[in-house]
Amino acid sequence: RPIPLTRALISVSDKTGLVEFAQALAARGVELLSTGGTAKTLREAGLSVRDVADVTGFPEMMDGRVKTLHPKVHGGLLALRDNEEHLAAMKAHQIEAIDLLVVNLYPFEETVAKGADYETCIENIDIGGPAMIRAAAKNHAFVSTVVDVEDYATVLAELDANDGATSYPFRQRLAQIAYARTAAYDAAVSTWMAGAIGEETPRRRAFAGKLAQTLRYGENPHQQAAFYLDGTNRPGVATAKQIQGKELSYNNINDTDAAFELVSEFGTDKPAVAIIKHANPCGVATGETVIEAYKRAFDCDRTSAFGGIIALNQTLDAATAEEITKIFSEVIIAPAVDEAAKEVIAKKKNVRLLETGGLPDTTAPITTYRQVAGGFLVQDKDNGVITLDDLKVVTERQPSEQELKDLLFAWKVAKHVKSNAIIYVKDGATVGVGAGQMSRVDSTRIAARKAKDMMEACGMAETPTKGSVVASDAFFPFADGLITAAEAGATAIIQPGGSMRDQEVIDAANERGLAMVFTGMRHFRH
Ligand code: 93A
Repeated sequence: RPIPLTRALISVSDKTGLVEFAQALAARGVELLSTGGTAKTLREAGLSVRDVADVTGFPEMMDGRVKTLHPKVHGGLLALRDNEEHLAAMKAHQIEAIDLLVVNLYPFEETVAKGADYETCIENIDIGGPAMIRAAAKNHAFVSTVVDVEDYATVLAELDANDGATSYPFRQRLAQIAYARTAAYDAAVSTWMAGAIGEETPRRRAFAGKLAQTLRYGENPHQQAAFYLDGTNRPGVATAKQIQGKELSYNNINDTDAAFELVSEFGTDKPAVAIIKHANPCGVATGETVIEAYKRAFDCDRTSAFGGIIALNQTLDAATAEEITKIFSEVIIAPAVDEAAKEVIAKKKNVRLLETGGLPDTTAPITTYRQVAGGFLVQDKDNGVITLDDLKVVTERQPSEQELKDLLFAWKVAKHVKSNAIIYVKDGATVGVGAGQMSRVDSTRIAARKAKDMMEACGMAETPTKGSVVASDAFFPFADGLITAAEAGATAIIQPGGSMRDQEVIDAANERGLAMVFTGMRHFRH
């Protein structure tokens, strides 16, 4: 049934587009009811508005906590207009039907994001708004509910197409959107509260998300996709400022996240660069300068680096920008980009350049979700960090100081490589990465072979794995992986330990003069 639009209740915190929309409604003969601030804005624009306080006969009270919570409002939203009893109640209590509800809520998520104190966050929990949204959406047989500024235009187009009325399927769609909003809103409140009271275990967590972007497509062009913000405001791909380039794609966002989270492990003490392909690093390095770190990361696997995602832990400067743009990259992400570097990148229109404003706190507790058929897996993010003190030397030979430095570097990278992960490192740079294989020995072989390919392609005198160290994200189940690494030239190994055959692996290391340390911590990543 098309429902002609005669009366609208508008109560919005975000007043963007409000006046234009209300003018368009008024021009179509719609009567406007509003709460305090909204009514004031509309009157100032010369519109005629009725105050909700006049409708209810009650003033807004208790700092606005009670403005619309009244039977005259909720009866007007909830009444079934084809029900004799409902109609009789409306008549008896002078309740007027409301055909359109326009509400956007107190900016709770934004208030949290700004780092407001507890009391301020609490005051920004909207009660009357969600109550009205849920009421109007329930009664979508008669009422249209708008919760998003973007839908103002949709409503006007609908009215124009339907002779000033709304159709039932249209109101159904709006109701579905409305419940998505109230669900996300309450989830945001619960998520914030969990943090505020220090509840870190992923129990009874609600899933909060605010639509940030409708993506052109998902992992593949036949999949629809969207990007949601979780309200934590963590510096990274979700909150970065895009300086130039095409819109980020689903895969771009996923890979850029992997790149930036990895490089953030290195803090800001020393420049570090990570190059990512398909969510795995094909080169990670530190250097005395940003450009040196980039060049060394690039040298790990120049073939795979083409079309990659590049993340820096420090400001992108012009010299590094020149070096990076010698080949095509999909995305560059950095805490900051200096003006000269922006000019360099500007010459490559297709490169997406993102500035995050800082690095995330890599120790902050974060809950991660993965969907399986019929459910969600929920866990804490892998925030595990290993320091020198945690290492247990299990071989006759102690690692040298340089080996120890490289072992810890390799371990940090291993955490960000899909299992089975094997990483060869020399002098603070990866020289071979084996990722995502179903057997650990295959990852060990692949990484060594790729390093050899680089040697041949670049005319190096010897394979870069000669004199390297190796990290393995989980224990070696057999000695074969370690033997492969030793044959490729590795001199030291870092791994969790804990295999039934640890002793065989230790023996194989001792026979070959390798140093090996156990971390006691695993970094599976699937
Ligand atoms: O404090 S409330 O939860 N109590 C209410 O009864 C109520 N009714 C509407 N907040 C309430 N609202 C919210 O006020 C709306 O959701 C909207 O965000 C805001 C609009 O207020 P104003 O028109 O005064 O700017």
